[in-house]
This record gives sequence, structure tokens and C-alpha cells, in this order.
Amino acid sequence: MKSVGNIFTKFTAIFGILLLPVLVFAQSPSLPHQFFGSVNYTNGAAPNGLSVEARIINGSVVGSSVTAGGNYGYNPNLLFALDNDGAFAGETVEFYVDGVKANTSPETVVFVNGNSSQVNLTVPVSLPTTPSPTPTPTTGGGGGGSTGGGGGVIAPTSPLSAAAQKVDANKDNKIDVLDFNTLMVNWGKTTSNNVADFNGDGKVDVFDFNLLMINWTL
Ligand SMILES: [Ca+2]
Ligand SMILES: [Ca+2]
Repeated sequence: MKSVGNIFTKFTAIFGILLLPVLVFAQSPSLPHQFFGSVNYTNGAAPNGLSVEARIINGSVVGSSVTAGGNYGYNPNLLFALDNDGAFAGETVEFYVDGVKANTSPETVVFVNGNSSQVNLTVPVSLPTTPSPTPTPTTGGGGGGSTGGGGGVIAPTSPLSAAAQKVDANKDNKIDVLDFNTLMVNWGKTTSNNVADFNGDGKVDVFDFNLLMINWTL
């Protein structure tokens, strides 16, 4: 009886090993691919509430989310591209923002079951600028300008305090989730002059996070 048991054990082991890959690859549905990242138009960050769709190259929508804070795919607006038929591995994924095909970074995005990828989106059009109060010249008739012409770069005045400017990683004069994202991307790095090393101590860590929080303006 013992030998029969051994044979059975071996048979099961060998058969199991042979069968395992078949089970894995034939599994249906397969794991989704999660995406997240920034959403920008040519003239600035996307406003909130725009639809973001992940489409497989044949055009079918496999996942969707909405923009929030210039991003998509972050909690609670997670974006999972689903692979219900287990057929998308290796396919190219395209992204559409409010129905317009976005350029992606990285340029080519391939569906990988079970992956989570940062894909930053740029919509190749400019948003209609909302009519804002036109900045009126503060001095009427201004004699002659502060610097003579000819290539003098006038430093733009920032509404931020000097301390806040240090944590404005993307220099858009707002301290918000985009700067936080930069901090996260660079977290733990010790490269010199890192954009997210707000306190300049050579490391991107919780002290930089604290500075960001102190100056948060959103
Ligand atoms: Ca900023
Ligand atoms: Ca630091």
C-alpha cells in the first residue's frame, strides 16, 4: 500500500506542476491594472470632475475615474482597468480625458495584470481660461518701466511667502496635492538639490512633509 501511496503522491505532484501554469493563464477574469497620475492641459492642471478613461487599443473602455486636484486614480477616485476576459495582457492602453485622447508619460502604456502604474496625462489642448479679473496696472501712465528693455528678466512676484515658495515644488504658486505628489515620488531620496528636499538637509523625509503641511494653501 505504501508504494501505491508514493505513486499517487508523485503523480499528484507532477500533474499539479504541469497543471499550475494552465490554471494561472486560463484564469478568467484576470487581475486588473491600476493607474494613477497627474492630469494637465497645455495651460495648466485639469479641473475637478472630468472623466478619465482607460481604453484598450480597439477602443473599448476598461476603466474610468474622474479628475480631482489635478490628478486621477487617487483615493477615492481609483482607476482599475479591468480584464474580465483575461485577454488584455500586453495590449496598449490609451487614456482619454473628457473624451480627448491624452498624451501619456511614459509614452507607451502596456496592460499588465496585477500592476499598479503611475501614468501622467497631458491633454494636448488648452482649457478655456476662465475670465478672471484683469490685472490692472497699479500705476497709471507709468513712466518708463522699472528696467530698461532688452532681455532683462523681471522676476515674477509670487503671492507665496518665502517659506511657502520653498515647498512649491512645481512653482505654480499653490501648495497643493501636486507638490505632495512630488514629495511622494522623491520620498527617501538623498540626491543633492532634490526638488522635494524643501528644508535643504539632503534628504526627502518627514521634515519636508511637515514643511509642506505648514504651508498648505489648498
Ligand atoms: Ca505647487
Ligand atoms: Ca529634507
